[in-house]
Amino acid sequence: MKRVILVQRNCLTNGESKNIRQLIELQDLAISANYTVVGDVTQTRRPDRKYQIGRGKVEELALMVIELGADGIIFSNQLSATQIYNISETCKCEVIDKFQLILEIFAERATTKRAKLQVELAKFQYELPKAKAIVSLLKKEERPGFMGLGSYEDSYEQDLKSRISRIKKELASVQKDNESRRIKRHEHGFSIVALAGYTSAGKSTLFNALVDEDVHVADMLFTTLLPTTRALNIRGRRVLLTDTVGFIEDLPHWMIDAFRSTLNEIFLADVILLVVDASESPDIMRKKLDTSYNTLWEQIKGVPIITVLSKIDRITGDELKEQLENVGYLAPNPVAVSAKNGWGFAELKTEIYGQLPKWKRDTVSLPMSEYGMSIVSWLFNEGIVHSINYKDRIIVDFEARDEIILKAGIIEKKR
Ligand SMILES: Nc1nc2c(ncn2[C@@H]2O[C@H](COP(=O)(O)OP(=O)(O)O)[C@@H](O)[C@H]2O)c(=O)[nH]1
Ligand SMILES: [Mg+2]
Repeated sequence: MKRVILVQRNCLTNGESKNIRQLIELQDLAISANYTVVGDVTQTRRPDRKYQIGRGKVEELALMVIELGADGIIFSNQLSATQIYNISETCKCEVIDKFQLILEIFAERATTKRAKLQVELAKFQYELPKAKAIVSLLKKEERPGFMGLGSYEDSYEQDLKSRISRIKKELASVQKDNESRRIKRHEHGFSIVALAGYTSAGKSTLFNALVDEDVHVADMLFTTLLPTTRALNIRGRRVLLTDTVGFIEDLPHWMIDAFRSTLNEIFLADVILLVVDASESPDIMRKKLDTSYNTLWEQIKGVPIITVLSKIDRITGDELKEQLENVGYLAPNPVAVSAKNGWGFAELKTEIYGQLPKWKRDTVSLPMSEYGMSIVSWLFNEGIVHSINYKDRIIVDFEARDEIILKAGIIEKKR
């Protein structure tokens, strides 16, 4: 795991709380990209053309890199090619900015062909304005490997442009592949529950706490599952819980499509858990909820949303009441939880259970034979079996989605 130092030039016009939030967001992003954060540096000043932060600060940073044994530096501010070059020259390690970091995360999370293309497109679009500067910097001094470029030539910019147009063409012809995956998972009697919300809202902590609490459910059915998806059992219903990168503050427009493609799992979901940090100020919480709905709305019509107010161990009961009143109409089905100590988990599960696609209850009578037993095990896989009575026939009282009830009825009539 790479050890990194985080650096942020604080904007003179940003308030202190926004600066702190941005640094925490950067840290969460670094962690979700599997970096180990070994230190951080901030400086409040106007941007320096050559180094982004002050030259003296960069020299301090170079010492820190040695002392802390860091392999890389991640900047919170967007860097120009010149800045990346100069800082990495001084600090003798890899330097990236938040946007490259986000692209790394998106690339890792992109599961469909379409998503992969969109992430690649964003990457090239990020590099394009830098292309000219990179080539001239590289010419100045032999630097193979800089910014992932093995070799280079004047046509680098041209090459990027043609790659961009090729990807755009390919994207136009790639099918949307959501439906088939949704059907496949539903065939196994699973419903999909996705965690949405801003970075640092507490999604991953909640994901882990819910998964840890659960007794093991067969994950094996889905060997292709991402590490961010786990099978859960909620009152007998099988659920695939999916963690997501989540929303990122002030995302530049050229990243929006790539970002949306990583939300694929959210758009596939049967229920969305929209997580908001209840310990943030009422203004910020409302703003984040508002933006979240705007981002989701178009594509999730009809999908129920549960608003999860997280980290309630950090606030008092009165403050929680205030937050609930404050977000009011913006927060459908609110549930307050603390992933730290498990508060509200029972309520959350009840709420999830209540919002899952409805299943019906039925009884089926099957022959007492190997064939009948195979149908019983099929019902165990696809639904919830409430009771089995073995007489001259096997009587199964079960609950499942419509399709299964229909199939079971046909099987019953056949035999
Ligand atoms: N006190 C407290 N802190 C929490 C809770 N849930 C998450 N956090 C902290 O909030 C930060 C962000 O959490 P994380 O789950 O990574 O957020 P994500 O970016 O939405 O996945 C971490 O430092 C967590 O330790 C909680 O229930 N209580
Ligand atoms: Mg996370």
